[in-house]
Amino acid sequence: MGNKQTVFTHEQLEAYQDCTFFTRKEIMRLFYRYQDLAPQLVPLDYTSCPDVKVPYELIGSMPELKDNPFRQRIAQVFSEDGDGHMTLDNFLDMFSVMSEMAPRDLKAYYAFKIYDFNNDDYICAWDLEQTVTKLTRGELSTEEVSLICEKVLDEADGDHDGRLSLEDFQNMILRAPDFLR
Ligand SMILES: [Ca+2]
Ligand SMILES: [Ca+2]
Repeated sequence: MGNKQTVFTHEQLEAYQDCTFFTRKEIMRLFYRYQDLAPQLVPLDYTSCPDVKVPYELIGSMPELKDNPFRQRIAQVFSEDGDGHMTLDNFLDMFSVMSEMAPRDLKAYYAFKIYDFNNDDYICAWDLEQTVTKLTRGELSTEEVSLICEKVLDEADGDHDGRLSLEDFQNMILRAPDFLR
């Protein structure tokens, strides 16, 4: 076939295509970007599934993330141990969900996880304050942030338990897609 690619086995590439929204070419391109972040760390042969993680400091400096106020949360949510350090699989998952090909429901699911700062499967008033502060890039006063949070909770807390479940959140972003960026 004249295919010199030996980074992955055929099966590995098939699996990555199944688990992401990417073509083989895009997967290879992302692999090389991953490898380029830490060339001494990431081998060019993945056929034996090396146990490698690229540190958050490098991931967070990528153009897609460096200006995103949620970059650390994003990396934490997609990393295996929640510390932001990423295996290649974590890395591909993250870019897959961030891609335009990912359906809105999937993006919403991960946005919920990103906004759930204390990882308890609910967005409480405190989580919401962190989220709104970051979404508005610190340009609002504490009072303004609290007002927005109150309003959001008021409108989106469908079962009135004072916090947003994933379901509350999904209903909310149908009306306010700004929360999905
Ligand atoms: Ca929470
Ligand atoms: Ca609720």
